[in-house]
Amino acid sequence: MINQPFLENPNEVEEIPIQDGKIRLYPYLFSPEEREKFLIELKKNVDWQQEEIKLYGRAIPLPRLTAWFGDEGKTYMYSGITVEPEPWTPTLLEIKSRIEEVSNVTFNSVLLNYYRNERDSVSWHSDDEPELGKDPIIGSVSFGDVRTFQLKHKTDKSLKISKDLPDGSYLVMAGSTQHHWLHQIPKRTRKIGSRINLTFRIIRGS
Ligand SMILES: O=C(O)CCC(=O)C(=O)O
Ligand SMILES: [Mn+2]
Repeated sequence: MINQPFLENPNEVEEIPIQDGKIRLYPYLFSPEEREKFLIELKKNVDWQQEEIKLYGRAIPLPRLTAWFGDEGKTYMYSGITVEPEPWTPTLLEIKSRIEEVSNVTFNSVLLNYYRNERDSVSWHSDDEPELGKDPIIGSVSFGDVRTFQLKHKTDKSLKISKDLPDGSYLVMAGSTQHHWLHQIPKRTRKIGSRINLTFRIIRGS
């Protein structure tokens, strides 16, 4: 592969103009070597779970695989699922320390999503669980195939944003973004390969 150092600057940052929130994208934070290494490593060594949600008494499998890691005791609840964190691995700590340097924060947990193909997805939601506190900072790292990240404003229906998240990118959502906006990764019909996303979070309390 031809190295293209001038086209992919790890320090490049794009402020995504958004009303009632704050979003920033570092499209090339991780080098091509790191991207490949982390994707293989995470696919292979994470104990991926097929979680289910209960809907009208029926168990519906989530359209993606998940895993939860973090400091001991940082229990997480979402969609009625309660998860105890697995202890940090060297790979996750490496990724975590890189983004902490960039954002000048300390995360204490991470939710991993494994989208196996174009049929996997996450539907409209906000990362607004009570244990994240008010105006949480969410650090989102992506490896693998590009997927489209969509946002829509909760009250002003005219406000919509769509952003492709490249392999090795780092997206930060902060300020009042979770209060005012929903986000999703929609299903697609066109063939798409696998992607792993890591959303680093700060769980408040004990
Ligand atoms: O895969 C993504 O980029 C988003 C994942 C997400 O929104 C979440 O885990 O809360
Ligand atoms: Mn989310």
